[in-house]
Amino acid sequence: MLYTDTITAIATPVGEGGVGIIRLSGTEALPILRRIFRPRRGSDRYRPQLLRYGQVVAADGSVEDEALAVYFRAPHSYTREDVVEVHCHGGALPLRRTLELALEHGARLAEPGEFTMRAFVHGRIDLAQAEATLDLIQAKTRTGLELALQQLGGRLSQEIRSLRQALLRPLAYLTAMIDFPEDHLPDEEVLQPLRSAYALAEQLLQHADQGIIYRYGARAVLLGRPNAGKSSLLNALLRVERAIVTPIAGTTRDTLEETANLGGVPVVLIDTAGITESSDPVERIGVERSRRALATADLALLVLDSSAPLTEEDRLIAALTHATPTIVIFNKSDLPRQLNAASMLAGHPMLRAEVTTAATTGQGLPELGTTVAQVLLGPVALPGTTLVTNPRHRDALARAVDGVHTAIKGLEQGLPWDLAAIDVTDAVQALGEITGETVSEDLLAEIFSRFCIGK
Ligand SMILES: Nc1nc2c(ncn2[C@@H]2O[C@H](COP(=O)(O)OP(=O)(O)OP(=O)(O)O)[C@@H](O)[C@H]2O)c(=O)[nH]1
Ligand SMILES: [Mg+2]
Repeated sequence: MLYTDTITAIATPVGEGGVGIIRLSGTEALPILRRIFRPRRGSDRYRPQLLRYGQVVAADGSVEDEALAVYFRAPHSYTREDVVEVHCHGGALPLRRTLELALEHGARLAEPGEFTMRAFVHGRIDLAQAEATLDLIQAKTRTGLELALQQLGGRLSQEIRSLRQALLRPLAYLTAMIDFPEDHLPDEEVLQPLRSAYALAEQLLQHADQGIIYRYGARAVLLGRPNAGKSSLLNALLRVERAIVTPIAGTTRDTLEETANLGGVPVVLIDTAGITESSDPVERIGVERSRRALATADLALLVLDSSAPLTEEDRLIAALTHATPTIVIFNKSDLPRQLNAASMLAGHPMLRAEVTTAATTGQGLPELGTTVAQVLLGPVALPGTTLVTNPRHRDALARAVDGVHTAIKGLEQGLPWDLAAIDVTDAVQALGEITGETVSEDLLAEIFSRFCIGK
């Protein structure tokens, strides 16, 4: 598809900064630049990729800003179209004025993600790579960033494409055999490549949840009776005094959320009001919110005060976490130990790990961080394994795995070949959705609508 219109948008975030960038893409990008920008010296011929210094000017000749401008000639640009960037002063007004001038001269305001969509449509990047640009922008940890960079570099795309390729050969064979049904049964020539493609796809799928956790993070809720040290742990993990901590039981009244980087996983930590049988209406609402926070969490962090004996409240709270993967935290380990929770914890069906901490001294906190990450990630993939980090990719991959599996089973049981051909075709189709070879307009629109304007 060839776009006939030229799009423009502010490419930098809202707010004040040293520089703000207006971007244009399309056949009119350069002519529009000539009308809104006057180079300080020399003619208005632009050498590609060379910054020019000058002024942004309105139609009546009035100067709107001092700026730099650069031209990228198609196809050597982000979108593979002619692209122009005007680097203005990074304030709302100069940027808005320059944008308005571009619009007055015939550009159209870009939709969210439209620049990247054009890069995809023009074949500069595939769909998985386009999505990786969004992951890169939104990465919250170093690991998330590295994974996004890998995907942007085409690593996942490469694997998916070779998987798809590996399926095309047996598919061709199956299709050919439909026309010659008197020929022999499908032999290893079909089954073998299907089996090895299946194994590869299965392996990618196996670690997809891990990749998705690296990308999107998880929610962990701190639960425990008043004064156990939940807010102190939250602050210590965040390394900022985010929540109020006092020796008074019932300090935290409302839930509070903050994201921490634990072992490369962005974890939303939810501090809650200590759960207790209270008659105070504010406290009761707080306790109700704590229960609700648990319902939305991937992980419960059950905080026990190890310097005090177990109480009925502790048992009650522990019972609440029975349906959620749980890490028990024995806090206040700097004080003499009084707690014996062994029998209570023995009955916990979802207990994943136990960690000993002292929030006030910092003891045990690095272990707590890595334990949370380990429990969330499960068995870690071998270094060098490609990680799927996108739920859309995981679901498509799961359909592909399913299709190939059904085909193999069917062939092994001697079912008609055309059935297997249909299953393998579905698998090929599903893989193509990841890289964008086979994808509907609606899906594309939905994917790119999640981008910011100007990307
Ligand atoms: N000695 C010691 N004191 C701690 C530790 N962790 C927390 N405390 C103290 O325990 C008291 C209660 O801590 P908070 O973090 O407010 O406890 P909480 O669980 O959030 O309590 P509520 O908000 O009332 O539910 C404070 O005085 C903390 O300084 C610890 O590891 N060792
Ligand atoms: Mg608290």
